Amino acid sequence: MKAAVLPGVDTPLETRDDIEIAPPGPGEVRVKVVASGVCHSDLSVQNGTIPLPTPIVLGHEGAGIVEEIGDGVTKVAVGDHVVLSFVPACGECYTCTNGQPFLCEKSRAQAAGGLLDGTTRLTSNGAPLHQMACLGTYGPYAIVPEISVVKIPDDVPLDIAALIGCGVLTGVGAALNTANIRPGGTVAVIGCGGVGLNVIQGARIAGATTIIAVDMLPSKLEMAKEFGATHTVNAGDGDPVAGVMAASEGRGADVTFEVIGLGPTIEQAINMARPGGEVVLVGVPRLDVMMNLNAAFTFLYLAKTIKGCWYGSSDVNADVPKLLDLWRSGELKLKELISKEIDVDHINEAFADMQAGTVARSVIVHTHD
Ligand code: PAD
Ligand code: ZN
Repeated sequence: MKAAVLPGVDTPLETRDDIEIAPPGPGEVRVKVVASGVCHSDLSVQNGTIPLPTPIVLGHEGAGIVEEIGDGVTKVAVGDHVVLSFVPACGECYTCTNGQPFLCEKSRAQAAGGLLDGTTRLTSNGAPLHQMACLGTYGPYAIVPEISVVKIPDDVPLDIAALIGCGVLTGVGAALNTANIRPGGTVAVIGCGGVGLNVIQGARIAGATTIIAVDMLPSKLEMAKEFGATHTVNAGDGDPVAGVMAASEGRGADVTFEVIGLGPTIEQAINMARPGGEVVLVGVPRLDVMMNLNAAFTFLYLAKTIKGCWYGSSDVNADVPKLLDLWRSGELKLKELISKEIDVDHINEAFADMQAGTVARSVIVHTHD
C-alpha cells in the first residue's frame, strides 16, 4: 500500500508505495482508514519536539471501517465504523479502573513506535516501519489494538469522525473534563488552531460567558468567534496578558488554557489566570522548555493551580458518544473545523499550511484500491 512516511527527524515526509501490512494479531483489528486529520503533534514528531523512533507512519487522528479482526477480538466486528483513539484504553489497569483511561498503563508501549507488544505490522522494502500512537493514520490501512477503536454509528461522516480522534476529544475534553469551568465563568484560550478552537467550543458548552481567544493571526481570531469566543486578543499587537486583563475586569481569567506548546505562552497562561485560578496546559512543548519555566513563584503565592492535560482527560468509550450527541444537537461544530481535504501526496503542503496558520485542520481522505 501507499502511505506517507517520516524517514527521520527534520526531513520531509515521503509517499512510499512499497509498504507491506501484516494481518492483525490476537486482540488487533485491521482498519480501512478513510480519513485522517493533520495535527500539530504530527509536525512535532517531524521536528523532534515529540521524540518517536523513525521511519514512522505518522497520523493519530483518524476514523475508518473495520475490515478484519484478529483472534479474541470482541469489541468490534467487520464492517463497524470506528473512531481511532490515540491512547489505547484497556479498561482493566490501575489508571483505567480509577477514572483515568487517558493514562492507560498499556499506552506506555507507544513510546517504542509499535503496537502493544512493541512490534509493528508495517514494513517498507522489507524493513520495519513504526506506527505513531499504535495507529499510523497517514496510511489507507492500519493494524491497531482493538482497545484503540471506538464504534460509532454508520451515518456519521468519517471525515468529521476523524477529527474527534484527537483535536475534538482533546480540546473539548480540556474544557469539560480537565478544567473546572463554572457557568458564567471567564476563560482565556491561547492558540486557536485545530485543538484551541475545540477548547473554545468546550468552554462555551461548559457555560463560560466570557471567552477570550488569543492568537497572532486575525483569521484564527475570526474563527474563534464562530466557535464561541466573546473577546479576541491579537498577541501580535502588544502584551496579550494585558489584553486578557482588560477583558476580565483587571482580574484575570478563572481558567486559562495554553494550546500551542511554547515557553513564553505557557508563562502568559499562568500570568493571565486570576489569583486562585486554574491554568490548563494542553500544548506539548519541547522537553527543555518544560524543564525551564520561570513562573513558579506567581502560581505559589497566588494559589494558582496548574494542570497538565493529556487527551482532554477523556474516557474515549464514554466521551465519543457524548460528543456525537452534542454534534447532533448542533452544539458542537465539527465540519467547520475542516479547512481543506487533501490526498496523502499533499501531506508536506498540509504541514506548511499548519505552520503558516492558514488552516484549522487539513484532512487526508485516503483512496483505496
Ligand atoms: P495548530 O498549529 O493548529 O495551532 C496553533 C495555533 O497557535 C495557531 O492558530 C497559531 O497561529 C497560534 N500561535 C502560534 N504562536 C503563537 C503565539 N506566540 N501567540 C499566540 N498564538 C500563537 O496546532 P494544534 O491546535 O493542532 O495543536 C496545538 C498544540 O496542542 C500542539 O502543541 C499539539 O502538539 C498539542 C496537542 N496536545 C494534545 C494533548 O493531549 N495534550 C493533543 C493534541 C495536540
Ligand atoms: Zn493530535
